[in-house]
Amino acid sequence: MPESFTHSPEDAVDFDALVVGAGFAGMYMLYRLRRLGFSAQVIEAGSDVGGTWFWNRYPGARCDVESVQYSYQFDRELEQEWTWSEKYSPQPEILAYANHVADRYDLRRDIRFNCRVTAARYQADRRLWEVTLAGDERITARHVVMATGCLSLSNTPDFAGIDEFRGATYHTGRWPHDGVDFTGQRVGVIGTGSSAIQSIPVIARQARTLTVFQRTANYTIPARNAPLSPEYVARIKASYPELRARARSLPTGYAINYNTGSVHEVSREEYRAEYRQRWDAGGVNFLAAYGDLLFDAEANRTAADFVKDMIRETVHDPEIAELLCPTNIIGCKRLCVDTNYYATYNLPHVRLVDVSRVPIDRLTPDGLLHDGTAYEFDAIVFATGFDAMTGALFDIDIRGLDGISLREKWHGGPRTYLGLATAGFPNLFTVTGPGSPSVLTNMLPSIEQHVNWIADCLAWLRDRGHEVIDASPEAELAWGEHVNEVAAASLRSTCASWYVGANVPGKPRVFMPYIGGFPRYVAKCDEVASRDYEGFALA
Ligand code: NA7
Repeated sequence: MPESFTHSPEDAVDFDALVVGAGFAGMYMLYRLRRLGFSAQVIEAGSDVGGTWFWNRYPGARCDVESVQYSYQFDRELEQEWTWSEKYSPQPEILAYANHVADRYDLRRDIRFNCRVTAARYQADRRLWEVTLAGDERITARHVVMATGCLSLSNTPDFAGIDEFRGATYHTGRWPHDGVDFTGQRVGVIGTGSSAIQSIPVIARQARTLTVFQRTANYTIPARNAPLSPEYVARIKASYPELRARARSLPTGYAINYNTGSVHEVSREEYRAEYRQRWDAGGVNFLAAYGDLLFDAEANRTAADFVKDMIRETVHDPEIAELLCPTNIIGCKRLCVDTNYYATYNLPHVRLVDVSRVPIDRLTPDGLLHDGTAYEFDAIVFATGFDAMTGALFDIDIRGLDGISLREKWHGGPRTYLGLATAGFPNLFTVTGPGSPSVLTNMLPSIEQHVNWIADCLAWLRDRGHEVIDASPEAELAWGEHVNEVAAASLRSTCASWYVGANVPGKPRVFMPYIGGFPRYVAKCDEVASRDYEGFALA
């Protein structure tokens, strides 16, 4: 067993590393730490593994990245033994995969479930983190890894009268484990983001009436989901290394049919045919049709107009169709992937209410009030999203050197070095933190890249007898400037999305993920490591 970080009794820590969260990031982090001989514990608020896929059990929940790529690649045997059944896995299957991984590597014995971290304080004199759990138990660790997820703290708007409503309320990101039967019910759904777009067609099949309250219309592309044939699965399994390598070479870390050419180089007939072909094939591949769609507003309009034509073709009522046509840049908010979303508005018991100009007034005992109209419901679904990227971190009172809190340090927006660390918070790492490609990429490869980088870093520190690593303010500043510079070049930073924190009142408007692409980002991380962790101070 390799030596741990703990050398003398006064230095004693409970664990070399404490990991917060047992989603895909926390599970793989534990796996790597164990194999390096570090003592580690994972703290998880839920009752089992899975993170995002543990909590988001709303009807119709599925991944919008193709299943064969939304999986770990660190173990070739795992890759071969697991078989996905559909093009886009439904939530239960992804959760089953997470459980399979936990069983296969016997991870649960080092995970404490139903246990929430409330605070983490760095003690400079002892060079350790003291982590407080709900109930005030304290644990010490040399390093803390925040594997808390990018979309894990749900956001429920502070509607007046929210406690007066007598029916049932649900948030898509905190769905009851036993499911919900809406049969015969009058249901209201607030929000039209990805969670709403996936759940609305399924809820509509059960509900007596379904009323959707839309503040911003969203673009969504048909999934064309289907069972995977054994031949296809066999082909993928036989060529996994090539598929993964191709994915890593693309900005999204996701192997899609990526065309770097400009839409302006081709005729209208040609690009419309390309969009049609991608629309028929389904999925986020649509946005990879031309290289300038996210950089040039005119180019973007060609794709946006095509989708609007599809909406008008699908939705029978022209007024509803117009309401469903987004007015912003396609891909500015995250592109959604659906099954029968637009067609659902052709059903006689489904209606759409525009709340863009006049917000929802309040909830009432019987439903809600909007623009002078009272709506009566048996159940209301909040599909209102998350306090993305920083919410789960701020939910813990994290204090670094001199007792400075992360909330204070990031009051004007997150400041990180590579999205992995933040100056003044030594030995604290964030997996897929703000300032890293994270949510703009396929999360699984991004998680693995971060976990590998952190694990390699800890092993390197141990081998050289270093106990403390802290990002330097200069390196952090330079990285932040680069993150902002590349964000400014993209249309993605121009609209009120959760990427910029616009969905949470009072949150600073900063484009949080790194948009420079997966390969460029990985090269930078590798370069930093190869130069003995350039930009970090070591002690
Ligand atoms: P999103 O994408 O943040 O969507 C939340 C939706 O809720 C969005 O349509 C919001 O409108 C709407 N919303 C939020 N607050 C209100 C109020 N007060 N009134 C009316 N409507 C409101 O979250 P999702 O869970 O759908 O998806 C998150 C990610 O998970 C997704 O991008 C995929 O990566 C998977 P807005 O657009 O802010 O006007």
